Amino acid sequence: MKIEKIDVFVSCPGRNFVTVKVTTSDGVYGLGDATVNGREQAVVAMLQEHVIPCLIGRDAHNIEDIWQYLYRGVYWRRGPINMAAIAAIDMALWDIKGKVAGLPVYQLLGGKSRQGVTLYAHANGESIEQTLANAEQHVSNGFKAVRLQSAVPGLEVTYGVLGDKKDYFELQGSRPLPPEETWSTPKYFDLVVELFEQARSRLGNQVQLLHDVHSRLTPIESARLGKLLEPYNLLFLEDASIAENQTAYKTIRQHTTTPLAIGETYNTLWDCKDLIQNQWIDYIRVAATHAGGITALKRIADFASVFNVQLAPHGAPDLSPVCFAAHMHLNTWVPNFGIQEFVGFGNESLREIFQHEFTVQNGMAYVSEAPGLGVEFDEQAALKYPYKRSYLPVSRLEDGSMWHW
Ligand code: KDG
Ligand code: MG
Repeated sequence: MKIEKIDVFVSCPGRNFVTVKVTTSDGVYGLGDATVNGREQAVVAMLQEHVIPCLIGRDAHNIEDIWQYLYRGVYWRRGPINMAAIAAIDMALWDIKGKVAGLPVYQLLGGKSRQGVTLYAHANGESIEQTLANAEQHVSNGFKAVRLQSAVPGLEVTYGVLGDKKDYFELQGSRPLPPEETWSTPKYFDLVVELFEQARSRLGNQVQLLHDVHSRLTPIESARLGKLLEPYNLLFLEDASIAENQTAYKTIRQHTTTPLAIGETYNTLWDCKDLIQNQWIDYIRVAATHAGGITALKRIADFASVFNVQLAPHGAPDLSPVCFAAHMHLNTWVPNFGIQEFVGFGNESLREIFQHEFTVQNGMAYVSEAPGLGVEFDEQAALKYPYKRSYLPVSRLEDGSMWHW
């Protein structure tokens, strides 16, 4: 079964997605997600000019060899663009293998370790009151875990918040140049501690609470925040600090028992090897699209299992339903599963392009039993929503210095 053709589509049903379709000589096809938010066309060029020509005529069954060929075989390793291209091919090949075997991908990975996948929803608002009202809605819809993000008073926009203070970047169709935002750590500290204090007294102790710092703090500030949030018993504090220098997390870990999660921007196991093997984190949040596909996430998860670190894949809306399906199969199989981030796929045009078969009930998702990944892609519908250049924002401190967005 040879790889005969590989097509790349860029569509913008509310935001851009790069979708790869691998077709074999037997007429079976598989889908992969190669979306890198704000860098979509770079992945397209990588695929079309540098990856696809090398794959035509290869045996589509040899997923591992093709992964190694694209990773180990290439002198220029790692990096988001390269790894997203590898990831999309890898997902498509798993999809093909499942279709040929007549089995859903989780069966090829080793079968079910659980009946359903626990999700966490996003609650946000322009005030603590609004955020907690939104959280209560999720809880009454059956969610057992909720991420809380609230607008920081005194800042014009806050990451993760909808409405006037909106920086819910993922849902925005087109930002032809990067918007600039202001960040203030002291203003944030005042808000975030108050948010969780009120959340526990209003929501009780049974709901799991999470929060994304989005890498805005230094390691010692993160350590302090972790300590201040200990009374409110978070499931995890996400991206407390940048970990380009992985030993930064040693500092945070030494000071707090608040569980730590990181990994959505990571591209390989090497980016989180020290974090995992030193048990400086509790959850690894890699995404199949950005860290080399199903083959690579399986390897990262197995490595993490040795060190009591659980898989909690990234689930932002800039990952397409194809990536979400890949996560659903991994989460259903993986022994060391933590939780899956979930914001839903409510957008009408998105659902016109991607038809996917998992179900959500009471804050749990249930994997598709269709052979392969269980996602369909409507090429004609995709053509109706062409690519629009769009950037993530950039962030500055109040004195104008560049900061982490
Ligand atoms: O493209 C960037 C987003 O995927 C990211 O900002 C979302 O932090 C995020 C999250 O936790 O979902
Ligand atoms: Mg995040």
